[in-house]
Amino acid sequence: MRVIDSHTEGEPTRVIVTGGPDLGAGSVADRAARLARDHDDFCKSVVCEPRGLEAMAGALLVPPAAPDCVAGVIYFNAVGNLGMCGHASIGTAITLAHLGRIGPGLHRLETPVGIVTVELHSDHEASITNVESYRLHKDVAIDVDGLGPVTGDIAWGGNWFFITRDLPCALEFDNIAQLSDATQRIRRTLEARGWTGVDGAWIDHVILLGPCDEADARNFVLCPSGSYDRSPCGTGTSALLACLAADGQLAEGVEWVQQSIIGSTYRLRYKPGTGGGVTPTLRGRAWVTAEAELRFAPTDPYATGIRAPGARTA
Ligand code: PYC
Repeated sequence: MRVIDSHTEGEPTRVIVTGGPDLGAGSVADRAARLARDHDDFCKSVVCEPRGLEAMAGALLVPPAAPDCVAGVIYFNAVGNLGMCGHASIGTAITLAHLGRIGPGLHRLETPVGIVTVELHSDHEASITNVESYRLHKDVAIDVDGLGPVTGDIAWGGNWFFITRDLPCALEFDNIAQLSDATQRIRRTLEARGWTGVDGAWIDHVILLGPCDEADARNFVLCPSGSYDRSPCGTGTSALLACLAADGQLAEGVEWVQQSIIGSTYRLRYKPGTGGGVTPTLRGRAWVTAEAELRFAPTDPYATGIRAPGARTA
């Protein structure tokens, strides 16, 4: 299996160029559903230790069904499929440029949740125009064991997010253990209280949003695997823009600079969507870090990844 690794503002992506499973015909959404149903071992083997790491997103390149798209991409992580992934889309764009498949300018990618537009600015910088993002619930109040009352919004930016400004401690790198613990408690409470996205979808990402001297805001983002996003989270910041727009706190076309917990940034703007939400564009940087052939020996007991006992699969 041939892979190309990159990081987008610190968050890793592994693009599977060849050697992925045969997913048959149909839209990228149809094939993503088959990947999730029939190929869990493949996904875990690529992104879980010992070949990957919990924070890594996989991006499986597949032929697009939409004729005007340069590629189809199915995103997944250590837990299951991701509908969309901002950092992995930028990583995929930089990887496609590295492979000589795209040059500077506009390109379209078919993802399981719709078509996203990529603008390649240079070998290391791209903008992604995401799918329409929207807020589902405002000011959801929950009482979190060990934290007390927490209020936040439930919003969608390609994945489901709970976004709160109620912070358990300062959003600082040294506090990552405490921030991880707090966001996992929040996620468990949302689940226990029956809060979901549309159609009962698991709210698998939690964002803590705080002030920042160098940007409009700083965040800590809990991802489905329990790891945290090193980047400012493209789908999460898209969901945030939908909330800011709905509250009249950010106007169309005005730039929002989002800083991550490691200090990296995305620059975002939105246009009004057609369904009442917003269509965000996020700009960030990525670098190819490795080109490799993954090997799976029949005698390797961890060929399909190291699994925590009882670990959740989406
Ligand atoms: O950038 O959308 C994103 C993302 C989702 C999970 C990790 N990164």
